[in-house]
Amino acid sequence: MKATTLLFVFITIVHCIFEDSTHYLSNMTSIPTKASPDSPEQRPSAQFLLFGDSITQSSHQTLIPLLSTLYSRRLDIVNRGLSGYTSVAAAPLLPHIFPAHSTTKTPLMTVFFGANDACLPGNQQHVPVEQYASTIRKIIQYPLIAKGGTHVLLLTPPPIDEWQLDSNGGFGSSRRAAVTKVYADAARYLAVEAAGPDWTGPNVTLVDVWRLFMLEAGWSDDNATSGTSDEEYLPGDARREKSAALARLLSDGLHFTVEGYELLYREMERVIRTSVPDACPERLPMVFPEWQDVVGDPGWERGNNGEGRL
Ligand SMILES: *[C@@H]1O[C@H](CO)[C@@H](O)[C@H](O)[C@H]1NC(C)=O
Ligand SMILES: *[C@@H]1O[C@H](CO)[C@@H](O)[C@H](O)[C@H]1NC(C)=O
Ligand SMILES: CC(=O)N[C@H]1CO[C@H](CO)[C@@H](O)[C@@H]1O
Repeated sequence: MKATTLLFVFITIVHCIFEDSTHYLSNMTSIPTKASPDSPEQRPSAQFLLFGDSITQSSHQTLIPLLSTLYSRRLDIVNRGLSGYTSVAAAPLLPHIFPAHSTTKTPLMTVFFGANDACLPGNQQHVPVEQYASTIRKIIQYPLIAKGGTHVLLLTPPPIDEWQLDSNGGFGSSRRAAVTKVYADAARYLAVEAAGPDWTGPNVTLVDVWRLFMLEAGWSDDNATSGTSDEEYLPGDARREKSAALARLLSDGLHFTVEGYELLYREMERVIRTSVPDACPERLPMVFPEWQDVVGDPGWERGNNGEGRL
């Protein structure tokens, strides 16, 4: 009897807390506005999802403030970078990461793996290039991505700098410039496939980070076969002279300096503006109305039912 009473009291308390918070939240979010309550302005949670490895994870002081400024009050920049992860390790987490379209719109998403997959065989992180490509394809074709109309920015893995890596005990000689290039090529082919007529999945645009950095290092598209013969080595290959550009862009031969992130940001913005115009900040609705439309408006400040919202 006593136990039953206690249980009843407990359930009642939980119920009250739940009810209260539900009302509190609904009062907070059902703000009267000149726009309809179902309009995009009423959905403050639209996001730009960054899905990748440590290069994504460690971008909070560099790439993320730049993107947050660009998309201020339009998209929340959500960092789902997982340090050390390969495409294969990260893929099973996508259902836990990608939000349901009914609650959160995701107009843009990056997929940025390969830097770890490209570790040489024998390393814990090594993923064969065919498996890297098929896993990236699987990630992009995760059904909710296309269903919600998300546009995927597929980033090629950046080049590595063997000069820096080999002098860094932590990474040692786990990666080679010519090998990482093959993974970048695979991502590029995947973007071509995604642009083709047989593709079923979301819209995909390539952000060719490898090419972007290598152009800075003096490589050109005419050198596209570099690294395949012993005579011509890629910038970053320890068999040729040190690349001053890669030393500027990479902090340890693998991760980015501030300058590297800034270069990536400018390229991402350029690609979005030229290839994904619908996701340009100016085209996206602002979250909540401009202050001129609400401050001093008695209807707004009282709330829908004239009781006040807080
Ligand atoms: C891809 O982009 C086109 C043109 O903007 C659009 O009509 C189409 O719905 C998009 N497809 C998906 C799956 O989002
Ligand atoms: C690219 O190729 C040109 C012509 O073969 C060569 O002079 C140049 O050094 C190469 N650049 C790089 C970065 O390999
Ligand atoms: C507009 C709205 O949802 N108002 C609710 C605010 O919360 C109280 C209880 O806390 C409800 O009674 C109102 O209906």
